[in-house]
Amino acid sequence: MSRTVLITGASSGIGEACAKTLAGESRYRLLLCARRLQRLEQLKHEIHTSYPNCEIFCFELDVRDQESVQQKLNALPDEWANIDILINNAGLSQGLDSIENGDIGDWDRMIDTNVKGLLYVSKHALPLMSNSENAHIINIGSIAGKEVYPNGNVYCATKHAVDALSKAMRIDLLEKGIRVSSIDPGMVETEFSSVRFKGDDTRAKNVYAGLTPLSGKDIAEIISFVLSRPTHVNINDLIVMPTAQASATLVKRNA
Ligand code: NDP
Ligand code: 8X3
Repeated sequence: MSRTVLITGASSGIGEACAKTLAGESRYRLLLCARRLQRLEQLKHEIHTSYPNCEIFCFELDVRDQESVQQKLNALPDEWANIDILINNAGLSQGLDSIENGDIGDWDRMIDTNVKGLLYVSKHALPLMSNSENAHIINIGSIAGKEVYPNGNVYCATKHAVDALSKAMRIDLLEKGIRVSSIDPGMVETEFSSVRFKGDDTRAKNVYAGLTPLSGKDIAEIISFVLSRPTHVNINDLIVMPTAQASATLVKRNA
């Protein structure tokens, strides 16, 4: 039977790759959300050219807006109102500055999106997961939730918070039998660095210069594997990095 999966931040990068990968497996129905609705509609069109039978519903959502998250999840059409899987993927980094030079607006955007947004979506999606016999929450953390690196301060703090929330959800949802997995990537080439450096694409490209980073598809395939385990198996926490990366700060670049 098909499982309904809600993916936040499906308009780009890891979220978009998850949508494409899961669509190809024919056992998932996709609820896709992000702020850029047009990108979601394009993605739906693209998926349907390869997988015309994949059921997809797209809606615009800013995860930072608690009232909107509640209203939009509660207003889903009846046939989309039972969710089996939540992929809490929406997130961003803004800036790479020391604490004394950091921009407070950047801090707010990261905390509001990565921590509060993940909480709002989880809180309002959980009632829609109550009928599922195979419910699963996937939180996209980061190596930045395991280590702290120079000038990563607030982004690292938000991902450490995601790490704590994954552990907390696993405890709080134990009685309900809801699986909670944390996927913690190192460098994945997506729009992430372009967003961090506010459209400075040269600086963004340099992040991955001289090495082969992970792709969104690499992460999506891992998530597909995690979701496909038998119901008695939960992968709690999975750290994945490019072979050329040994830690948040140590990478090997070819000349
Ligand atoms: P992208 O920038 O490519 O994608 C980020 C996605 O998040 C977009 O779809 C964006 O959609 C969505 N998003 C951002 N803010 C909001 C918001 N307020 N409301 C709803 N959606 C939002 O980056 P990635 O795919 O790399 O990032 C996905 C996740 O992976 C993030 O949580 C990131 O922290 C994490 N991660 C990334 C790594 C990397 O190296 N790339 C490594 C480890 C973790 P839109 O703008 O349309 O709203
Ligand atoms: C994104 C990876 O190394 O920039 O979470 O923190 S990193």
